[in-house]
Amino acid sequence: MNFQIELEKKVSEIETIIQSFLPKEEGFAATMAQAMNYSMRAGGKRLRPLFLMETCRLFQGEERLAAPFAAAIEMIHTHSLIHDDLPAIDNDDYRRGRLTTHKAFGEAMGILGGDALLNYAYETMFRAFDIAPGEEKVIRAMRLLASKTGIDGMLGGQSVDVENDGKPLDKDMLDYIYEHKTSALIEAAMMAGAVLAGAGEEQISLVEKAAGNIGLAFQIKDDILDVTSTEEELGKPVGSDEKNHKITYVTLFGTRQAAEKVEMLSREAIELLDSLEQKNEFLSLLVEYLIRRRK
Ligand code: GRG
Repeated sequence: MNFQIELEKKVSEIETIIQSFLPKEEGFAATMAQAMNYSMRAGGKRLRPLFLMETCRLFQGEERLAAPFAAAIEMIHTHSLIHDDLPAIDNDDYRRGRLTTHKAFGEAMGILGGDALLNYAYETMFRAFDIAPGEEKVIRAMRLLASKTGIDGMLGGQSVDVENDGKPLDKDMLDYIYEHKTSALIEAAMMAGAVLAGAGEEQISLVEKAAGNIGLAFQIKDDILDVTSTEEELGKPVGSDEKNHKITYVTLFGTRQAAEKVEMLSREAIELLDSLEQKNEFLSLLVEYLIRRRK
């Protein structure tokens, strides 16, 4: 398999899915729809929808049921980026290679557009019932996304992160922040893919463990890129952790040890996936690719 060609093909499929679920820019609230779509259409790696679709494929699930969830998880993720960039949080001007939403549309529309995108994610997930009315798997996947996004997941992690900004952190608290702020959404993506495909409980638990590792590795790699990459490559400012006096895996352990941790967590995730009876070569190659990603 030529991974790079396969990746481009799959990302392009995701773009088509996302496009088909975006709100129409019309009526009195057209500006809000534009603010929502502005960042959704700005690209990004589309990793969470990829993980969702590929885990669904791993268990031979129905892709048309997974499609609204793939779009929805990217909406949740994009909402978190829009709000994270706001003046009250990181106050960043660039994201995904263009001005942040609040810079392009004003702060109020950045807040409202981010809120609306989070809400729209649930409106989009509900559309899976148009295909499969009352389907248990859809209910369970929605429940999963809701809990992994809220106080026990992404938002919980972000709140601890914000509360401790600039303060000394130990590894336990840093792990809590990373496992919630970053890993939880990747767990939600992969677990929802497994649930929608009808995977068994043991398989879902294994997927959660692998996704937890992938998420943690992804966040540590993000810390490394913040000190080793460039703004052009990343499409967002570099050196922001230092600017915000943030404790990261790099500040605690140094770049080399952080990179070893990324490698170790990713290898463990691949081993877990390899232990399944079902196979998806692309999924393992994707985890491998993220170890060495440059953006
Ligand atoms: C709701 C304000 C708020 C925050 C929730 C996810 C999050 C917490 C904040 C976003 C900022 C951030 C640094 C999150 C950590 C996860 C991470 C590295 C996100 C960037 O994801 P990529 O690299 O982005 O997949 P693209 O643009 O490629 O989709």
